[in-house]
Amino acid sequence: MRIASAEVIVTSPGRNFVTLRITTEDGVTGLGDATLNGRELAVQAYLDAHVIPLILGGDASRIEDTWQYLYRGAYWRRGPVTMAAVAAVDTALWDIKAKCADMPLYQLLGGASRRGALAYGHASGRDIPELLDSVREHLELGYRAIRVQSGIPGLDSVYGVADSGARGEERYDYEPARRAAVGGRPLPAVETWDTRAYLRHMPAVFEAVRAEFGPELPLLHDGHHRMTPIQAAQLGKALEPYDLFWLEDATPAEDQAALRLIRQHTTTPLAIGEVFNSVHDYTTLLSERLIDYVRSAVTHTGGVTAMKKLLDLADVYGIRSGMHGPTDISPVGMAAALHLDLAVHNFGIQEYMRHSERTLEVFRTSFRFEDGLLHPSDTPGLGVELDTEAARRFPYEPAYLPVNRLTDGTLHDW
Ligand code: GCO
Ligand code: MG
Repeated sequence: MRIASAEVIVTSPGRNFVTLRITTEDGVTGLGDATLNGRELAVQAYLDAHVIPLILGGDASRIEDTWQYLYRGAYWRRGPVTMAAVAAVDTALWDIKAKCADMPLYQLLGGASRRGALAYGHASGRDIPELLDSVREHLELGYRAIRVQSGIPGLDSVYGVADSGARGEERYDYEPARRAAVGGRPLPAVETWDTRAYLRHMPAVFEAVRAEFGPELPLLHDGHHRMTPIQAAQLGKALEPYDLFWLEDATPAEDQAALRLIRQHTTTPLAIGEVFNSVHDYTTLLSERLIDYVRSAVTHTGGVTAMKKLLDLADVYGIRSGMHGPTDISPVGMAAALHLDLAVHNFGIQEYMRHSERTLEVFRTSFRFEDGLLHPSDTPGLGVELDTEAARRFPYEPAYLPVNRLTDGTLHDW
């Protein structure tokens, strides 16, 4: 089963997506997500110039060997651009293999371990009353686990809080990457950050949410890399009474040793890894049990093959999955995650923000969200197809994630 063609489709139905479509000589197609928010064209160029020429004519059934060829064969290792490209090839080949087997992908990964994957949605508000309304709306949408992000008194704009002007489905499809104002240069928006103000406010936020919604509801929070280890330890301790499902990205993720310090001080469960792109980023975290949940995405970690190995290693240490699933993971990347969620033993939770109607015009999905659980569907393969005509109607638009500066102007993690 030879690879006859491979093309990269960049489309922007509300936000930018990079998709690889591989077609075999028999006309079977497979899709892979290669979206890297704010750096999309770098992945497109890497695929077009350095990956597609290597795989054309290759055997589409040799998934592991192709992965090793693209990873080891490049000599240079890891990195988000490279690994997103490798992920797209790997995912597309799994899609093809599962279609040829006439099975949904999860069957090839070992079959279903559960009825569906518990999903969490993103509630947010500029202040506490707005946040409580947002939690209520998410419960009405069927979510049974909710991430809580809040505005901070004195700060204008904070990561994770939907735009005040957002209406309808845009309230759920929070996308921080900003496109250029008409005619302007697409420079990142600049936000202002004050960690002490944040640390003072967050316990009151969780106090209010627990008082309103009771002790049962799983609540999550994303620190988005903005604390020092000791600040993260303080927050973890302060939030212990509110029984968080997890505190995510408490410190900048690349400093694995920082998690040791946080762990010494708090029993709040910790999740990290959405910016990682390899199992090697996790070895200390897993072997020393410094985290509770692995946050990587299939899209950014080298695909289904690499994600399965990572989760299997985490399972040895009793650490569970919590795969990254904001709307910058395309429906193709989301479907790949859902097949793994259903199959692996050590599933924890799946992030799920819901893609916009425009995105779903381009990507025809078959996964379902029912009673708070996601199911990848029993369609052979991944269960997602891309409508090329629709994709053409939404051309790429440059957009960047914001940057953070402290009140004195120092650049800070966003
Ligand atoms: C999350 C993430 C995202 C990232 C986004 C950047 O937990 O969902 O932190 O919201 O900020 O993926 O592109
Ligand atoms: Mg996050």
